[in-house]
Amino acid sequence: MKTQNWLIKQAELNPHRIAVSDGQISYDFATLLEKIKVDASHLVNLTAQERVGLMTRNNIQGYRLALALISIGKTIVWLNWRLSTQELRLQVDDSDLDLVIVDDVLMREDFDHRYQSFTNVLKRPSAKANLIAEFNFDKVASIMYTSGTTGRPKGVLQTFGNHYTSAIASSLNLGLVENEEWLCVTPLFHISGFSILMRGLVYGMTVRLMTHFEPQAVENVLVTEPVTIISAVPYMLKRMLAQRRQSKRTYNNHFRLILLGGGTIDLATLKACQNAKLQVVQCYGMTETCSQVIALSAKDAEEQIGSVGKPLFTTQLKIMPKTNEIAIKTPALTPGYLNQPQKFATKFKDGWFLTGDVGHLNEAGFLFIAGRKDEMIISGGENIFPQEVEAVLQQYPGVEEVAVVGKPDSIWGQTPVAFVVGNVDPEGLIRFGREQLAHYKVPKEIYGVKQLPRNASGKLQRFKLQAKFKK
Ligand code: S0N
Ligand code: MG
Ligand code: MG
Repeated sequence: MKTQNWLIKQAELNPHRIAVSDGQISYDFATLLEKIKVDASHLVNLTAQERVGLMTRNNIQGYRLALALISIGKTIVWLNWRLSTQELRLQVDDSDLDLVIVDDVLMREDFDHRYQSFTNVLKRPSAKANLIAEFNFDKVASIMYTSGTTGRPKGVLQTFGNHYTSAIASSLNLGLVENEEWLCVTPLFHISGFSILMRGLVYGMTVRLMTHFEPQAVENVLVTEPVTIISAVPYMLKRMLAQRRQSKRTYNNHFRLILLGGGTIDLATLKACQNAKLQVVQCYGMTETCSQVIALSAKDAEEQIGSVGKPLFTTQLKIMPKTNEIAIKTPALTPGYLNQPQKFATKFKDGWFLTGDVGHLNEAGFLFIAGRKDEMIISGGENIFPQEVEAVLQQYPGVEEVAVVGKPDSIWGQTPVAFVVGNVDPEGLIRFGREQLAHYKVPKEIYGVKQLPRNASGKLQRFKLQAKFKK
C-alpha cells in the first residue's frame, strides 16, 4: 500500500494549520513543506546509505531534519543522547551508518567522523532534492534500538504502515478534536515521542515540542497554550501533579487528557489525578508496536482505574496459558529486528508476539499489568536490562561477581542497585559505570555481599535479591 507523502498531503489539505511549534517559532503545513525542501537540499548528497542516524533534543530543527530524511527516502536511526559514546557505537555500527546528524548541543569530543553537527550539515552546498511523492507502507521509516537480556542491542524496524495504523488506532480510541494540539516532551528518540510527530502528519495536527521535561515549564504551557493532549511516563505525571498541587493552576480550557504509558503507576497517583480532575488515559505499548496498542478510553478511565485498557481496534490480545504473558497481533508490529531475524523469531508463539510482560484481564476484558517475565528495570520510562549493566560492572578491578536489580523508588519508579562480591571501592565502581553506560543505568547503591544467591545449576536468582526490597 502507498499513500501520498503525508507532509505534501497536509500542505494541500491544511496549508494554514500550524504543524509544529516550540512556543516561539511555528510553521503551518505549507511553510513547513518549504522548509523541508530547503533542509532536504542540504541532505540529499551527503550519503548514499539509506539509513541515517539522528540525535536531537525535541526541537524544531531536529523535527525538520527528521521529516527531511524520510521525505528523501532515508530511514531515520533514532539515537538516545543519554547513552554513552560506547553504547552509541554499538548501534551506529549495527546500523552500518556512515552519517549521524547531531544537534549541536549534543556533539561530543569523542565522536568520530561519522557524527556531524546540524550546523555542519546545513552548511553543505545545496542541491535540488526531489521529495518522494509517496510513502510506501512496507518501507522502514525509522529504527529505534532496545536492549535485551543478551546485551546486544536490537534495532526495531518501524515501517510507514506501522506508524500509520498506530496513528489511526489511537484516534479511533481518543477521538480527534478540531485544533488538536499534542505536547511532545517525551523524547523523539523514543516511540512515545516520535509517534506524536507521525500522528501530527497523519491527522494534520499541531505538535508542540518541548526540549526537556521541567514540571513548571510544562505546566506553564498547559495553562497558557491551547494544548489538548500530552503524552507522559509515570515519573512525569507525578511531578506534574505535585506541581499542580503547589501552584493550584488549572490547564487551559481545551486540555483533554494525559496519555500515560512507559511503566506502571500506583493507584494513589491515579486517584489523586481523579480528585484533581485530571483526565489520565493509561496505555500500553512498546517500540516494537510503534507505541500504544492497548489503551483505556476516556469514558472507562474512571471506572477501570489501574487498567491499561482494551486492545485498540487494530490489535488482538491474548494472555498465554500457564505463563500469563501478554501476547498480541497487530499491523503496528515491527517486521523485525535489524540483522537479527533469529532473535525476532524467538518472540513468537503460534503467530502471537510475546511482549515479555505478564498480566490478566478482568471480567469486563480490561488488561492489568502484573510485571515483567524477565528482570527488566524501568526507571523514569527508560528500560534497563540488569545483564547489560552487570556485563560492564564485571570488568571493574576487584569485582568477582555482580548482580543488578531494581529497587522501588518513589521518584523514578525503580532504580538499579548492585550486589557485589569482591574487594571493591563503591564510588570507583559507580564512576566506572558512568563512563561506560548511560547514567540512568548506573546503580545508585552498591551492596557488598559474601556471595550471590544461585540455584543448584548455578543460575543467578535475582528475585531473591529483589525480595529484600519488598515491603
Ligand atoms: C523522565 C525524564 C524526563 C527525566 O529526565 P530529566 O529530568 O530531563 O533529566 P536530566 O535533567 O536530563 O538529568 C537529571 C539527572 O537525571 C538522570 N536521569 C535522566 N533520566 C533518567 C531516568 N529515566 N532514570 C533515572 N535517572 C535519569 C540524568 O542522568 C541526570 O543525572 P546525572 O546528572 O547523574 O547524569 C527522562 O528520563 C525521560 O524523558 N523519560 C521518558 C522516556 C520515555 O518516553 N519512555 C517511554 C518509552 N516507551 C515507549 O516509548 C512505548 C510506550 C509509548 O509509546 C508511550 C509512552 C508514554 C506515553 C504515550 C505512549 C504512546 O503509546 O503513545
Ligand atoms: Mg532536567
Ligand atoms: Mg558519562
